[in-house]
Amino acid sequence: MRNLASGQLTTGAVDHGDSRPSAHRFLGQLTTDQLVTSSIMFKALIILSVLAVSAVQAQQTIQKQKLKFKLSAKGLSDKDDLGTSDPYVELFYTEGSSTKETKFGRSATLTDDENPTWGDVFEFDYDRSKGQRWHFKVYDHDNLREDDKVGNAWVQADDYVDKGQTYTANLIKQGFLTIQKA
Ligand SMILES: [Ca+2]
Ligand SMILES: [Ca+2]
Repeated sequence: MRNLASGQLTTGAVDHGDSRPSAHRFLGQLTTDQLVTSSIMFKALIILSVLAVSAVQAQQTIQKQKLKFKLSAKGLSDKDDLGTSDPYVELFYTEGSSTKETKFGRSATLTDDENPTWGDVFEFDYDRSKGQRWHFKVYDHDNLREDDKVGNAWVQADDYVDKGQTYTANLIKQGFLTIQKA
C-alpha cells in the first residue's frame, strides 16, 4: 500500500519532465505488489487443496456411523387402473455373504405419485466391517387386493457412504431410487 501510494505521487509530480523512469518504477512496484499478492493467493490455494483432500480422505474412511437418510424416486411404473401408483418403500439389509434379510423400515404411502419424495427419515447403524447391503422394495398400495410390486434396488452401504451419502440406484425394472442424507 505504501509503495503504491508513493508511486502514484511520483507519477503526478513529474508530469512536465521525462516521466518514463518514474512510470516504469511505478509499474515495477505494481508488479512487486502483484507478485506478493499472487504468492499469498498461491499459498492459500495450496492450503485449501490440502484441506479439500483431507476432507475427502476423512469421508472415505468412515468406519461406523449412525446414518440418517431420506428416499425419493422418479419414473415409477403405473400399477393402478384409476390414477397412478400409490407408492411406499420397505427397507431391508443383509450382512456379509448371508442372504437373510432384516427389515429396518417402511415409508408412508403416498397417493397417485410416480415421482414420490417420502418425508420419512430412516436410521441405519452403518459398520464397514460387516459388508452391509440394502434392499429397497417399492410397492403400490391397493385397498382391495394384494399390493403391486413397483420396483426394487440393492445398494451396498459402503457405496452410499463413500459417495458422500447421496446415491441414485436403478429400480428393477423401471425408474430410479435416490437415497439422500437427512
Ligand atoms: Ca395397483
Ligand atoms: Ca392410485
